[in-house]
Amino acid sequence: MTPGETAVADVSKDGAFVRKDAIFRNRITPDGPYTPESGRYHLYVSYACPWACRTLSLLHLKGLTQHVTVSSVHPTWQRTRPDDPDDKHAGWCFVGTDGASVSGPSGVGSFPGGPSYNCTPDHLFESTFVRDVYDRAMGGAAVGTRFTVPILWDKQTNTIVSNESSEIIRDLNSQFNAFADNKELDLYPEALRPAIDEVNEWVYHGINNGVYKCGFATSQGAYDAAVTELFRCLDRCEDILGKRRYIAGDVLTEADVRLFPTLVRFDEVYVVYFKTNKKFIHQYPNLWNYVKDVYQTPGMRHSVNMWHIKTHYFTSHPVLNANAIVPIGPDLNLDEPHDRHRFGAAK
Ligand SMILES: N[C@@H](CCC(=O)N[C@@H](CS)C(=O)NCC(=O)O)C(=O)O
Repeated sequence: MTPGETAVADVSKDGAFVRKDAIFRNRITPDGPYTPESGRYHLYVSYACPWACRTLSLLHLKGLTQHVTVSSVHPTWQRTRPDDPDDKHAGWCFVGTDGASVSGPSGVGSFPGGPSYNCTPDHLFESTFVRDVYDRAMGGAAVGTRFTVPILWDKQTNTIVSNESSEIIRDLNSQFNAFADNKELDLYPEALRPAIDEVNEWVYHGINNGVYKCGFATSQGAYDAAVTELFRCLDRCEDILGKRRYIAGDVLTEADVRLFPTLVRFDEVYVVYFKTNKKFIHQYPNLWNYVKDVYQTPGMRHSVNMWHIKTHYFTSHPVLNANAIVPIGPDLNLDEPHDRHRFGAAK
C-alpha cells in the first residue's frame, strides 16, 4: 500500500474493488487505557463520508455533542504533498481558521455560505490535511494505511484510538452513558443483537461497500457482479421493510444507522457516479419512505449535508469525473411525509 494512493486504487487484478481494513482498532472501555470521559475524545469527520456519518448520527442520537468534539473536513480532496511531484496523493483537507482553504489551488475557493458549509479547521492541531493527523499518530510519515475518516482521537495520549466506524459507533452507543443526554437509547439491544449482526453482514458487503464495488470497478465483470448483488440486497431490504418499520426489528437500531447513509446518497450520487442506475431508491416504496422516516428521526438530519455529499464525490476523483461537474438533480425532499407510522409509533 503506497501513501500516494487512495481507496480508488484498491482494485484487484480482475478489476474488483477490495477495501483495505482499518488499522487503528482500539476500543473505549472502563478498564482503559481509553476510558469513557467527557471531553477526552475528538472525532475527525467528513459530512460526505457515509462511514463518518455513522459516528455523527451516534453523537446526535445519543446526545453526546457536548462531550465529544468534532472537526469536519472540506468535501473536495486536495493534493496533500503538492510540492512533491512523486507523491500524487489527494485526500481530505481542513479549512484554515479564517474559513478559507489552507491547501491552495484546485477549485475549492468558492464555498457556499451559511449553515450548509460546515467545514472547520483541525481544532486540535490546525493541520492542513487528515494525512497530517495520521503522521502525528504514527510518529512521522505514515505508511501502511489509507488516510480515512472517521478518526477517533484521544486528546490525553495524543493518538488515534480507532479509524473503524463500526467499532466507534458501538462504543459511542454503550460506553458514554454516564453523561449522554439520551442514555436510555440503546441501538444494540441484547435481544436484537443476532438480527442486527446478521443484517449488518449482508448490508455491508452488498450495499454499504457494494456501491463502492460498483463505482470503483475497472472491469465489466467486476461491475456486473457488484451491481447484481447490490440490487439483490436492495430488493431484500424492500421486502423486509414491507413487513416492519426498521431493518432489524420494530425499533431503530445500529443496523439502520449503517444502512441509511448509503441509501440517502444513492439517488443523489451513486445512481450517476457509481453507475448503480438499475433503479432509484425513490422508486422503491418501502425503502424511500424508510429513508424519510430515518432522516426525520430526531437527531439524524444533523448527519446529512447534501452539499458535502454531492461536492465530495463529483469533485474528488479525477479518474472518475475529470471535469468535476456536479449534476443538478434529483434534489429529493427528505422532509416529505412518509408512511411508516403504519407499523406503529417509533419506540
Ligand atoms: N473502514 C472505514 C472506512 C472509512 C473510509 O473508507 N472512509 C473514506 C471516506 S468515505 C476515506 O476517508 N477515504 C480516504 C481514502 O481512500 O484515501 C470505516 O468504516 O471507518
